[in-house]
Amino acid sequence: MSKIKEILIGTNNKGKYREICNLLPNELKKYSPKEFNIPTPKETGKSFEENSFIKASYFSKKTSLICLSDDSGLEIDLLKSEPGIYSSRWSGEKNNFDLAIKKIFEKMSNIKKDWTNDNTARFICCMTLLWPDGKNYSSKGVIRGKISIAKKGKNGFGYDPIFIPDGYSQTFGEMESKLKMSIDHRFKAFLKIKKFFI
Ligand code: ITT
Repeated sequence: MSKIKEILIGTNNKGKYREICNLLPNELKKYSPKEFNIPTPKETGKSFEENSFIKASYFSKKTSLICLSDDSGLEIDLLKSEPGIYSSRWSGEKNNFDLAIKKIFEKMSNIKKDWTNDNTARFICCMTLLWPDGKNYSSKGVIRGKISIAKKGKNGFGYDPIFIPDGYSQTFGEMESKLKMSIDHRFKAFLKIKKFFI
């Protein structure tokens, strides 16, 4: 099997783009949708898998490049797996995660005033690797953890300041980014498609 030499990383999210770049070999030529001025398509799917496929097909069609897309999000048990596939949409048009995190705390408190022992959650990432001829592979990665009672740490992006992975006491926002990127949902999804690159 010949290894992929160039790829479009199908995301307009800077945090995700940075993490995916770090997972891929240095020598691989990487493009971003921003370089082609392509906005992310409407995510009309009902699952991470469907949305990840929608993004990969759309970006690959627009550029004729092999595309690696990522659809991810945070599922909180107390909120019946919300925000889930709506994780990005909870931050509004301006991608304001202070707002999205506030919404999470409010919703959790409304359901249970003291939710500190009812805070299990997981991050999920579904990646799709898709070739211009339509061939494609999907993989999923999950990391389980807990919602922190307050925002902690300035590293990472999105919901990182409120997620404490199982086995650790720091939030993703407090962790060294190298550590986060070696254990998270994105890393786990990537492991299953790594063979196409390395
Ligand atoms: P693209 O569709 O262009 O990739 P997006 O931000 O809309 O960008 P998603 O639809 O996949 O991406 O939304 C996932 C959201 O879940 C994202 O906006 C993050 O806030 C959050 N998320 C996913 N992975 C995360 C991580 O590792 N750390 C923190 N938040 C994460």
